[in-house]
Amino acid sequence: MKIKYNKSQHTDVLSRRQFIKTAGIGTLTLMAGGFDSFLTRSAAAFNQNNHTKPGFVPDLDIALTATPGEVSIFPGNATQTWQFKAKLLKGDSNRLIQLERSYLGPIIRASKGEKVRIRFKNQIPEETIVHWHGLHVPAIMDGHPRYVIPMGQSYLYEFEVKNRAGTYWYHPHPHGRTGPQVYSGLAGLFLVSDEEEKAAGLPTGEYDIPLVIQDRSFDTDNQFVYTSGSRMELMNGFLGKLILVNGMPDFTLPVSTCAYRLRLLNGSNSRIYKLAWQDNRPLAIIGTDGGLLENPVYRRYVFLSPGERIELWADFSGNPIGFETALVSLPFDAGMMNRGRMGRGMMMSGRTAYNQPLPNGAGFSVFKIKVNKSVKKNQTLPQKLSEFTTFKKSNAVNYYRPRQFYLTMRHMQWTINGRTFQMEDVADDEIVRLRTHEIWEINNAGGGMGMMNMMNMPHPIHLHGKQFQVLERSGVTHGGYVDEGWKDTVLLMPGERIRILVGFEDYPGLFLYHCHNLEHEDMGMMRNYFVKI
Ligand SMILES: [Cu+2]
Repeated sequence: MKIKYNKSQHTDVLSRRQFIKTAGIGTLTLMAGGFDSFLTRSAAAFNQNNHTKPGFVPDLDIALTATPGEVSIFPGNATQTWQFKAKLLKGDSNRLIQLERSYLGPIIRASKGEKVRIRFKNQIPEETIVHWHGLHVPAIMDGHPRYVIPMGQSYLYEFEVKNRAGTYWYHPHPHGRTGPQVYSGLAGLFLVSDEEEKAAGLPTGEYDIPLVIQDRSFDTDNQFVYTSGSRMELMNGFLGKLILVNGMPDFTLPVSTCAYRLRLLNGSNSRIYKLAWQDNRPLAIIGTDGGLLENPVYRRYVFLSPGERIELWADFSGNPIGFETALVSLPFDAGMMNRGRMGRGMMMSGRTAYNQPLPNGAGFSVFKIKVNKSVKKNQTLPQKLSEFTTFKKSNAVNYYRPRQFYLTMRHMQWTINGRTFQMEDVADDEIVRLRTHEIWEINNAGGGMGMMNMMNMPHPIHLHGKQFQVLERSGVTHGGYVDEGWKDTVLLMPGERIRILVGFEDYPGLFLYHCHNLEHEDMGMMRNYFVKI
């Protein structure tokens, strides 16, 4: 059963009153128009007029614009893009770093505890809004699609950075258009640092390298080619023919004979990478979505699904100048749909799935490493990276009855518990209590809701506004997960089930949870959850 949530239950009125007061709008608005019109009007007034909240003194003030642009990726014609461009209004110049020759937005660097103001302006010819992926911010700052703004308008973000040091990112989040907008170039990193990270003794500066992995297809004119829009292609998710790193094809990272911190983001629409070193050295993992692990962990390979981040310690001090290796994606089985085994007759009409030169699960090189400089640094991988207090499973209010989520297909449509996204809808079983902890069980085993088992696919599931803990997984037949730290996006391969522990400790309101395969998300494999006071 699906219900619309009762507006009177929206009990974060206190904080909102505070908000309207400071935004210069009388509380009468709330009384007269009710919650919805209050939100719409106050948000609109707040944003279009670029009202700032008195008392909010930003440490970092940035004007960020989504705008059409172009970048030279190949010889010949420049590639037309949509890009984030930014101007620093307040803060050190090293807080905003533009990657060279890249369509990616500038890297924003902030410290934990800092207050950040971002004056976002939409200059692309359709509605958009920005989501701060992984950051713990209030609902109105989180970039929910209900806050989209048309071309020419602005949205003002003001929030305190509460996250641990780590690799976060930002991208558009309008409903139904996230895939094409990210694909067109709208994405950027948001790096957070803190004192603990500084004390950890990790490589910094030129030895701290962000690597955003994406796949793209181009026409003969060097322009991006997105999906044909066929149902089958959307159900699979878009897969490009070329792998780009930081917006560049055939990427080679020149390195010195020393240790590096490599921050990897899978910024692809739907491609999953099974990352490993070509020379068979183990991956030394120091961080995941929510920042540094307590201690490094080692894996032969790691799955990185869309939205996820992983940080590696990569030490080339034992390698001679001229040494070459690569970070590769190993072949893997991405499930029935990707194998194209499911009803070839069905596939024939679209001619998409097995026309892909690079299917999900194909093996390829992601980027090359070339040692070209000798330095003596003698850094060793710290065995203690950070310290954090984990949530207690026994504190979960639903310890004996975890909340259940089934990832299933219904009528050629990916769903969560058989439902698709409706802008304002929250079902009974999607309402949680503020200041509680819960266990959420997400099930990608097929069946469950009486669905067809054979239609299983991998789904990376992302919760907005939260970093959570992975308690356990079942049905896993590989060793490619790193669940030791904090996560905001978790991959579920077909047949897998996961239990996560989530805390709803401070911010009330409406947040999203969804599949981060952007085509799945745009099709509606996304729902609201409501944190009720
Ligand atoms: Cu999905």
